[in-house]
Amino acid sequence: MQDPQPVTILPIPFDWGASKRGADSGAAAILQSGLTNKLQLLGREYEIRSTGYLPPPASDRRTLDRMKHWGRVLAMSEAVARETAIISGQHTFPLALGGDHSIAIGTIAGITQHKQRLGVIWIDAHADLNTPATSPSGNIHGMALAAGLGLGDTRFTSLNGKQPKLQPQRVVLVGVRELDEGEKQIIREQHITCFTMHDIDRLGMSRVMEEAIGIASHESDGVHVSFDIDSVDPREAPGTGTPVRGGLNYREAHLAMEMLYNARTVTSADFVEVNPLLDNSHLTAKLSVELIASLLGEQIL
Ligand code: EXY
Ligand code: MN
Ligand code: MN
Ligand code: MN
Repeated sequence: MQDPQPVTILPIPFDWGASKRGADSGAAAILQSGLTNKLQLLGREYEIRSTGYLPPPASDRRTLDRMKHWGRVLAMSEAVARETAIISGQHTFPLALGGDHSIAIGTIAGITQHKQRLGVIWIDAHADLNTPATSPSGNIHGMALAAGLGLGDTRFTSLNGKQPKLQPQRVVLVGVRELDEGEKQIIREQHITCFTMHDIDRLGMSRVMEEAIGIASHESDGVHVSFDIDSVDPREAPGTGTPVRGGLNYREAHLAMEMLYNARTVTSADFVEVNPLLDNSHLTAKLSVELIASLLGEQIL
């Protein structure tokens, strides 16, 4: 990876993949918390682009085949995939700012137009491996990684024509602590590497990230980091729609980002699920800026 590579920021103000409203303001909160200043300090050129997606009228709230607001999520995913494919083709670093995690359906579809063997490190309290058949909620943000693996509704899995977009041997989950039964089964059947909080407690974040980087980048043509802020403990990151106790602490999250930068293997990233409505102090958006800075090379010394 050319370094420092210019960054293309793609804000995606969308929250219809989640049950709580508010993650659509996440990107604006991250930008207001000083992201572009940080990039300047890091000597990174940047550009902010738009997907051009506009939500359809409020009447379009249909649930189909247990996928809530599927029409909106699909239209957003198509717009994100189109724009992300363009950005990837220009060889800048796509940085997608959610929005809820359903935005990753589009970023992965767009990036894999250029990178057929993309590794993915999915840092999340959840696995987002539900299909409409296994989902307890019908919320599409809980199905985002499954879509990349070709599991679920074909409208989502075949977004850029190709499915599956990802190979399970290059997909790694980190920080997981809440799984549905159907997701456990998919992890086992697909042989997906899953570092739970239990593994992080036992092995330490350093060893977990070394292994995660090795697995995701093995014979890959790039690594995408999809960072769900709910991976971090709710004490550090209260502003998120599906908080789960017992998450990454501040330094563990930073160490992961620092190790990813040092490995020079990451070619794109999502930062998702920041919900400013649930966090008056904007602690969660500020933390996201700090983590993005670490991922893009901010050093302590
Ligand atoms: N597994 C649950 C579901 O599918 O409804 C919860 C999913 C939360 C998804 C998020 C944000 O990572
Ligand atoms: Mn809203
Ligand atoms: Mn998620
Ligand atoms: Mn999550």
